[in-house]
Amino acid sequence: MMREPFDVVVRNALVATACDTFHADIGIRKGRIVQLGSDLPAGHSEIDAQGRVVTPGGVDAHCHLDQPMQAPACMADNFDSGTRSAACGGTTTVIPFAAQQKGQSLRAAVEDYHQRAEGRAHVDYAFHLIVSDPTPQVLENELPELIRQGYTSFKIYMTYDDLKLNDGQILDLLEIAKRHDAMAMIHAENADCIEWLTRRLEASGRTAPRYHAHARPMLVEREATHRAIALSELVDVPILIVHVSGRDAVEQIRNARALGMKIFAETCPQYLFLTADDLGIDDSYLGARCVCSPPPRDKSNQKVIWDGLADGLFTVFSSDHAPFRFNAPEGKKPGGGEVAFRHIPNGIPGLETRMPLLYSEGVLGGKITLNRFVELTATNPAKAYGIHPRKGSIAIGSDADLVIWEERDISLTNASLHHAVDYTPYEGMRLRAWPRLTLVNGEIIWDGERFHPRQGQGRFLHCGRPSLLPPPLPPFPGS
Ligand code: DUC
Ligand code: ZN
Ligand code: ZN
Repeated sequence: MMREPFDVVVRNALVATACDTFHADIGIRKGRIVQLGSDLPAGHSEIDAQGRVVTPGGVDAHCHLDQPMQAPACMADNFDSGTRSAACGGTTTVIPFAAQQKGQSLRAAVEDYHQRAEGRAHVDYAFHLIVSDPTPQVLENELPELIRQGYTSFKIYMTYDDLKLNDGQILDLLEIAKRHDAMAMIHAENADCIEWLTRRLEASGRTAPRYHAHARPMLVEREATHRAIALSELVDVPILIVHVSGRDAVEQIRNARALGMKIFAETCPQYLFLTADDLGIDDSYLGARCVCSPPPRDKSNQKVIWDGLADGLFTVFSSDHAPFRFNAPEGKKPGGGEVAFRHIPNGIPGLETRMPLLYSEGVLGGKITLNRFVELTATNPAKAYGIHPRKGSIAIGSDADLVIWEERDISLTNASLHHAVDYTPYEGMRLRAWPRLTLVNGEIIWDGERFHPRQGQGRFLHCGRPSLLPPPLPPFPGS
């Protein structure tokens, strides 16, 4: 039987998946991978990978795009600029957050967020939920129904006045996660400790950006991580601790794992490449650019995070992209001027640099294997949030979302990036690799020099059952 020619063939690829590395041609039809093999017949279009490494497109499972904020704060990136920037750095799927505001229905938050995404995204996307107001209506009706409809993960905050939940509320939500098969993501920092420390710092006039890190020392993260683990144990449901920053939280997670608990963890580039010094060694306001929570720690903690990436402690590597312009009244200078650290919007940009940073320093720097890189940046996040094997793999039937990597010396500048933020925390850093080509659904979106827009073609993905949950129980005999 004569088969239709391929739409695209990527030839001479060194394909890397989470478990194997092999030479192959990749045959693509209708946006999906349909064949892997050698000497595939010609396609309508041919791409020569020239023996370069080809990985699955990245899945950034923790990024904030166009998330409604309390005025004057406003995120710089929407689904247009955010997904453009993602694609140019090798990320082909994003999972940002539909955030419920207190007093708002969760359903309304999701509908509003769909409107923000609709017609704008260049790559595919799914949504996590943020539950900030777990009313009986949310717990009993809205959340279970949304989980059934493909929103199978939600974030719980233990800090931030407008988002934080108390332990009882967290237990209620964990019970819903257990009963309805959802993945709970936890932001673990002790809100009362932060407030107490912040007031003391303010009372002594220490309000420069660098004091943000003093208000959020590691013990604040350690205590909340420990408590989150205890709450998970009480309900007997897996949780994933997001943006783990250093030794104290890592130790809590390692202890829990050693006891057999299903405690999973995510970390981010800022905990590998920044330290608290980037928030300032004096009272300069420039440090506001690196104000994020938890804050970056020190060099010895960077090593602890690298070890956790190498030895399997971390399941997911995300950007926590939270885009605020530095020189802007809606960004790091609320109202237009320099403010005390408590008022600086938290977050740094990182969607575009996440994959190249980890590839350069992790893979080429010899700290993690190529297969572990794929696992952390694509396969595991896709599995953890129920979009695998469509996303996160190079396999027959998977979406043809691919990255061809080029090793070259790069000095990173914000001018070379594609987000709408006016700085990168990694300005001037030397990188050893960047995507030479990014394909989304078999179409070139980034060719190493130019972005090829596909605005509005990014599709919403309904998420399935998160893979980190225990397998469902078999049906009761006779039922
Ligand atoms: N911390 C968060 O929890 N979210 C966005 C950015 C940040 O720094
Ligand atoms: Zn967070
Ligand atoms: Zn975040």
